[in-house]
Amino acid sequence: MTYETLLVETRGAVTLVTLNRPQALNALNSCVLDDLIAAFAAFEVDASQRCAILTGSGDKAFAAGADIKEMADKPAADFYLEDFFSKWTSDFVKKVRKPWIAAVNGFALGGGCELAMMADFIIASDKAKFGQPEIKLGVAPGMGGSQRLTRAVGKAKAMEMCLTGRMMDAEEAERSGLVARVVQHENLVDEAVKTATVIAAMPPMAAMVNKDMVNAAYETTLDQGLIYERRLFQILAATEDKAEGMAAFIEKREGVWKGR
Ligand code: CO8
Repeated sequence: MTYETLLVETRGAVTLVTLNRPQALNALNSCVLDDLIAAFAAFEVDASQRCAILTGSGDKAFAAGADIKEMADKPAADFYLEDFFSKWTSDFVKKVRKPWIAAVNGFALGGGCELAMMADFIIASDKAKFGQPEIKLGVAPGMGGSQRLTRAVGKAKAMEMCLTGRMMDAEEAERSGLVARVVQHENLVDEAVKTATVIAAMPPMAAMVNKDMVNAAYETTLDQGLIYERRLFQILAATEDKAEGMAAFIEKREGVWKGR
């Protein structure tokens, strides 16, 4: 399958998706959104693929935001009537149940930062820069930035970044809990593939459940989250992979997973 705005390749059980509008610093227009929804839907149903990576083409940007040129002349009522940006949540984030990583190779600004934060975690190049500069355009984050950034780095930094539009470099982003790890720019994709390959080798249903549990921590109270965790844990206890994983440990061999 080919896409107008993405490159998609596989590395074993890892799907590597690259935003491919380098001339516009990979700005996110409607076509990118539709392509991402389709590419991740294909990843989701392909049993041979266990983990995905999203990165940006070119040396400069992961994504420099929602496409300003697409939004500039859009009547205000259309934003509301089309429920603009809602598909990012309903058709993209919520439908990707397998793990995926954002490998941020440069600017992740506005919608680009918001897209990176939709990933299960971020690995950043030492050249990455994160920001929510929408205020400078007279608007505000519209794809989750005010919510996910605040949960990731806390109110003080999120508020400062949204109100001033300043960028955070990779080192500060790691220190603040926005990114899991910073790697040398040249090694970004290799390092992300290595990490994704580790995840891809895990029992796949357990990987989905672990993702689901951690995400639940953002959405619920501690008490409800603890019950949710316990119930999912109890469901995993009934899987063939649980029996195999524990037998493999006792027999000192690698597990062979069925994904159920
Ligand atoms: N949208 C469209 N095109 C873009 C974008 C973008 N977000 N960012 C860069 N480009 C284009 C430039 O227009 C330029 O194209 P051209 O060569 O045709 O003029 C090309 O990419 C290269 O960009 P620059 O020449 O600007 O490159 P620099 O290295 O000088 O600067 C920057 C790099 C700092 C990243 C700069 O491009 C920049 O500031 N970009 C915009 C960043 C930004 O403001 N992002 C937020 C966008 S808004 C958003 O994401 C959510 C809005 C939600 C509100 C909705 C309610 C209305």
